[in-house]
Amino acid sequence: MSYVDEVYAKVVAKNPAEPEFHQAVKEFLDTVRPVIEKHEEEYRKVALLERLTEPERQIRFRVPWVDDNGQVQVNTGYRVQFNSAIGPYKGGLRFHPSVYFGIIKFLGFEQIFKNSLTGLPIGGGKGGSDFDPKGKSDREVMAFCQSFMTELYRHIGKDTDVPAGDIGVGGREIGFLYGQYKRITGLYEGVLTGKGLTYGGSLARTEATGYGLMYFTQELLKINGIDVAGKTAVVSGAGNVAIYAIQKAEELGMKVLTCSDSTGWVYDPDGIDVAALKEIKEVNRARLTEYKKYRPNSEYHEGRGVWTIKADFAFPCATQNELNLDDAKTLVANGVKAVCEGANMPTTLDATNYLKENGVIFGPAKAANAGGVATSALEMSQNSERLSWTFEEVDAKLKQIMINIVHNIDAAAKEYGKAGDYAAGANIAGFKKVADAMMAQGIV
Ligand code: NDP
Ligand code: 2IT
Repeated sequence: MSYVDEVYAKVVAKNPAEPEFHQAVKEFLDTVRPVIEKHEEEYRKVALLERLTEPERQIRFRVPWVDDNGQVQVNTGYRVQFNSAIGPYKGGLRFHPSVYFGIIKFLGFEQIFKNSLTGLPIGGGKGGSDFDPKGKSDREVMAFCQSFMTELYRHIGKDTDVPAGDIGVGGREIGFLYGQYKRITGLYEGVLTGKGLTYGGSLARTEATGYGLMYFTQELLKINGIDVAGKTAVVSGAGNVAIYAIQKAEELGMKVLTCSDSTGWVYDPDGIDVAALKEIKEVNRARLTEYKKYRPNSEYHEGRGVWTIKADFAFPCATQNELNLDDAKTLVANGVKAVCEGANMPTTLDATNYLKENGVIFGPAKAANAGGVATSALEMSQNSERLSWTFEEVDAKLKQIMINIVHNIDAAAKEYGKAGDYAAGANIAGFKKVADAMMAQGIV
């Protein structure tokens, strides 16, 4: 058996009942195979892949809190400190009922290579809880966040592990978490990113993942001879990533026809109204059923369905495995030209392969959504020098980082005879830097 296949079998055996983690590792190993084969003996001897797929540390803790009825609730908290070869652990916190180690480990594993692709000195980590912020009062969310941080604080720090947001964790949650960290430790330091602008946050961090996705897409399509202006797009999700992806897409001249949340989806033939979407989701924390009140010409449908709408580009921006093989077939039949991932691992493996085989330009999450964490690293830099950069400064840096990522993954794919396979290019380019650092640092 080849080294790659051996390691994959070990990962499955050692991490039972964690299908999302297996999927992320499989997608990675399958595409970096040519690099591994070139160095097989050297890597095998030092168990490089076994070390890469085994988190440096996995933390799991109890999070008790009191709800508005005086009832005690108990959730589970997680932090997986996956790899610190190229910098302090960095990655978001997800609050969603589906969270368990399999989700956090898939996210943490992908984060290692995404963070490497940014070109900035950040290692990979991820955390979260099975807590569901939906329908909770602000006080309940605060009580939960304070209890969560009361355990987490001892494991994190500005130079060791720097969490941020992800699904269910936005500005409100980061604020409560930061306040509690400061209260317990007495330290005013950049231990979290995505902070509010009055207490150390960076301008453009809120917009960064969605904007970055569009800067990435624009450059990727440019090298493929396609202009994004005047094209149509379908987007899934209606959260942080989706909202700012839609905003930037429209600024770049695309018409975005759809968005969705966990209960339904909207089709707006005139293009999604971002101001309405922000009011519904960011201000009122309401459902997409509200959208029709702002835009009578639009349609609201229960369930899922954004991938059935004909468009030039598709941008999955909600969650993992939300675009399956049937969706990929529908998109291809409708003539989609490109799929770029705003969410983490939103496309199933068979769907990804189908898209690639049918000539669809595929921008993988690790590369396409790296703008969020890249801007988090810029927030860390600003915190370290105790300065704040202007929006334009941060945005320009973000844009340049996304352009560099496109060229780096394109070059890596070509170097290994996989021109146009950007998923392979992203994994190879991300992996090489981490592998070099791990080889240099000895058996740790
Ligand atoms: P938000 O919580 O702001 O938004 C998530 C959106 O996806 C919501 O519209 C939500 O619907 C929908 N959604 C979540 N889970 C499901 C589900 N199981 N089924 C259907 N819809 C779902 O999160 P973000 O926008 O921050 O994150 C979206 C994706 O982008 C995630 O994959 C995340 O890991 C990834 N990402 C985020 C980054 C960031 O900086 N925030 C950076 C890079 C990647 P509802 O409102 O009904 O819950
Ligand atoms: O998936 C991701 O890259 C994020 N949720 C952002 C992580 C970060 O540290 O900004």
